[in-house]
Amino acid sequence: MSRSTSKTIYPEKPEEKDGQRNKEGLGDLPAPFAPLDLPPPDEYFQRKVALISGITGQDGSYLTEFLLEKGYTVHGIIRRSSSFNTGRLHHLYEDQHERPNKFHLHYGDLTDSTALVFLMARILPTEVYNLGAQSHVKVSFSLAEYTADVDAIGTLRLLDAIRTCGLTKHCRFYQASTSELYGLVQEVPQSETTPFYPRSPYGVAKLYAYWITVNYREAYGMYAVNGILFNHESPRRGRTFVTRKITRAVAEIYENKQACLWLGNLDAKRDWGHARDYIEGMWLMLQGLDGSEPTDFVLATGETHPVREFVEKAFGVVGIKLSWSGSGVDEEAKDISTGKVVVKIDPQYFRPAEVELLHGNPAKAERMLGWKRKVNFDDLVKEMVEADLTAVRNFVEDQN
Ligand code: NDP
Ligand code: GDR
Repeated sequence: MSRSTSKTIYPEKPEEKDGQRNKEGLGDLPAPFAPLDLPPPDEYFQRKVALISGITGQDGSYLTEFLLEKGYTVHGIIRRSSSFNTGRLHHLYEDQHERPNKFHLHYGDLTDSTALVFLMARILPTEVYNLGAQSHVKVSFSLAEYTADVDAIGTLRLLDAIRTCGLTKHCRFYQASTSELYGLVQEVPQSETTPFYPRSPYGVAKLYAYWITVNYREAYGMYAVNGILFNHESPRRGRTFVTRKITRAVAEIYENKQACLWLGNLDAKRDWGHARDYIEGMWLMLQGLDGSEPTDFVLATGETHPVREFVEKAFGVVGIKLSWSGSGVDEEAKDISTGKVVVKIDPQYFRPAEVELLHGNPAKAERMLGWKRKVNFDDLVKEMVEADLTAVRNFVEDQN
C-alpha cells in the first residue's frame, strides 16, 4: 500500500534505507544505552543484593533487619527531608561496625526516574522491594494526584528502571499491594481471586500498581509479584494509623499526660497482623516458589476485628475497663473506675468513602509458601501498648 493512500500519520515501520528494509520493527528498538555487562542470571544470583524503596517506613525497617540477618547486602532509597526520617533505621546504622559494607542508604524518590535508573545501574540488585508509597488512606483524599504519582506511576518508574538497565531476567520484583484493593468488598473472606473495588485515591493508585506489575510479568517475563497484604501493625507503626494512635493514647492517658482519645469510625473492621510476620512472607514470595511460575499472594490472619474492639483491648492492657454510651458522633467511652470520658468521636477522622470490612483468606500463601502468621491479635495489642508505655515513661517522642 502506498503511503499516500494510508491514513496512518506516523510510520508503522522504520523508513527503508538504500533499498534495504530495516528488519527491526519500531517495537524492537535496541536498549537506550549500551547494555550493562552482566554475568548470566545463575551466576548473577549468587550475590544477594536487595534494593528497597520505602526503607524508612515500618515495613522497610523490619525487612532490612530480616535481610541483613540472612546475609544480604541491603540498599535503601531515602527521600530528602528537612526533618529526621531515618529513626526506624538508627539501630541498624549503629550496627555497621559488625556488618561493614552491608547496609547503604541513597537519596532518591519514586517521582524521579533518573535517580531510579541511576541507582538500579549502580546497585545491580537481585531483589527489588517496592514498599515506598504515600500510604495513608485518609490523606490520599487530600493528596490524590500526588498519591497517584508516587504509588501508581512510581511503581511503573521502578519497573522501567529495571528494564532500562537490562535486568528483567536478573532481578525479582516485589510490589506492596494491599487489601485496600478490595475496598467495597465483593466477597468475604477476600482471596487472590476476589474482584477489586477500591474506595480511595490510594486504593485506585495501588490498583494501577498491581496491574502494571502483572503486566510486566506477562509482557517481559519478569519475576514480578504482588503481595496483597492486609493491615499489619507493630510498635513501629506510624502514629496516624488507628492502631498506633490508640496504643500511644492509652499509654498517655494511663500516665495522665492526655485526657481523651478522639477517633473516627469505630465500626470499621480490619484483619490486623504483626508486621514482622508479613515481612517474612514478602521475602518468601521472591524465593522461587519451587520452580512454579511467579504469582500473587494474599497475606492475612483470617480474622477480623472492629476498631472498637482494638480500643477495648488496648485499654484492657493497662487495666482500664470501658463503658460505652451514645451512638454515631455522640458515642463515647468512660473509664469505669474513674468515670472520666476517655474516648470520643471527631468527625474529621471520617473518610469520604470508607472500607467497612476487610477479612483475608491466606490459604494460598499457607499452601504454596508455607507461610503462617505467628502473632495473634491479643499479643499484637499487648506488645504495642507496652512499647508505648515504655516510650511515654522515657519521654521518647519517636518521629513515626
Ligand atoms: P509507611 O508509611 O510506614 O512507609 C512508607 C515509606 O514510603 C516510607 O519510607 C516513606 O518515606 C516512603 N515514601 C513515601 N513517598 C515516597 C516517595 N515519593 N519516594 C520514595 N519513597 C517514598 O508504610 P508501611 O511500611 O506501613 O507500608 C509499606 C508499603 O506497604 C506501602 O507501600 C504501603 O502502601 C503498603 N501496605 C502497607 C500495609 C500495612 O498495613 N502497613 C498493608 C498493605 C500494603 P518517608 O519515611 O520519607 O516518609
Ligand atoms: P487503613 O488504616 O486505612 O486500613 O490503611 P488506618 O489505621 O488508617 O484505618 C483503619 C480503620 O480505622 C478507622 N479509624 C481511624 N483511622 C485513623 N487513621 N485515625 C482515626 O482516628 C480513626 N478512627 C477510626 C478508619 O476509618 C479505617 O476504617 C492501612 C494503611 O497502612 C494502608 O497503607 C494499607 O494499604 C492498609 O492499611 C491495608
